Amino acid sequence: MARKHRIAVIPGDGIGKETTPEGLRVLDAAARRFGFELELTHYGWSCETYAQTGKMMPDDGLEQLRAHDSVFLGAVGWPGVPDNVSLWGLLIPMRRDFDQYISLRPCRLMPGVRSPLADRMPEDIDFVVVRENTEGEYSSSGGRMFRGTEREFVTQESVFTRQGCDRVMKYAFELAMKRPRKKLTSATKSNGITFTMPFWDERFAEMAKGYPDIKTDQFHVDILCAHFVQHPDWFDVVVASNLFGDILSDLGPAVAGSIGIAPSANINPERNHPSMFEPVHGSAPDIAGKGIANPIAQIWSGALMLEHLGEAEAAAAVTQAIESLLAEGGPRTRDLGGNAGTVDVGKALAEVVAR
Ligand code: GGG
Repeated sequence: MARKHRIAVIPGDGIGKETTPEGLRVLDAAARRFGFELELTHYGWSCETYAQTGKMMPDDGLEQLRAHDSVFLGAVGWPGVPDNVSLWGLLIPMRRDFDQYISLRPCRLMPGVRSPLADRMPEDIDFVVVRENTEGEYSSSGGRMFRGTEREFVTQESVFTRQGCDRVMKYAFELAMKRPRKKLTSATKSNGITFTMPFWDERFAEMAKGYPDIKTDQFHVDILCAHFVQHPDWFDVVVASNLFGDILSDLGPAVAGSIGIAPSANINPERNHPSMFEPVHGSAPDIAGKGIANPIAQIWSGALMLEHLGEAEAAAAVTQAIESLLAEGGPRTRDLGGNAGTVDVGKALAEVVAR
């Protein structure tokens, strides 16, 4: 009997509705070639759902998703719906309830892709941002008082737990152990932030004692951003808090060519709950509906999902197809200097995977 994986598909908003079908086209080609089955259940949850019902997903939405092995998500966000509603109504409940405490965001300068800083850019950009994904600056702790008056004030607390820091750092150290350069960088800001970040640094130093073979360094996040632009080849694995990791994992791919190719995996390493795979980019309302969005970030996220599901050969075939399409001058979308459409790129990649 063919291996079967149950996948919840949530295209979401904007270009997510265009990139997700291309992701599925390529995943289908991989499933046929490598002899497994993907049982897909489609959920139309989005900002449109919110406009109709006042909720991004039904009350039992997480329970419905729990029946699946993985979630394949496009993007969330649409003008008219506050961004915090779309994020906290769908994406963040999944990350938290399913304890997807690792957000893995690889960043590579792909063959055939020109960095916007190409004249000054080293060729060997290949690092992974490991973002803490369930706590930190993304907290619901805070408040707002005296709205609209002279006395108005707002607070937002960051929450860093010892367990939360240790488990993301452990994952990052273990990942660095598996990579040839064996290097781990920590993103901090302990000069300006006086409680949480010094604690983050302490936990990092403590964890490092267990990994004497790993070269470690740490940078304040502001200069780290500058180094990402000027010396992206310095980095191997970068561990960061929720907010810093979100920012760094947009900056890295932008330097390496385009955020349109950047994938991400929201992982529950213990596999007690479904993991979720989504492109780093958002719903891009400015180009939505035009058929010009780059589907590679979605398709590469699909490859990360296959790897997580134990389909390593199929995952490698998808990433190799992306590499060869880019290296050999196959169809490419505008963000990469071409004029191909979303569907053209999806079809071309599905064809290569099917071979
Ligand atoms: N593809 C995921 C998506 O829609 N991202 C929008 C976004 O703003 N995400 C912020 C986050 O990942 O925390």
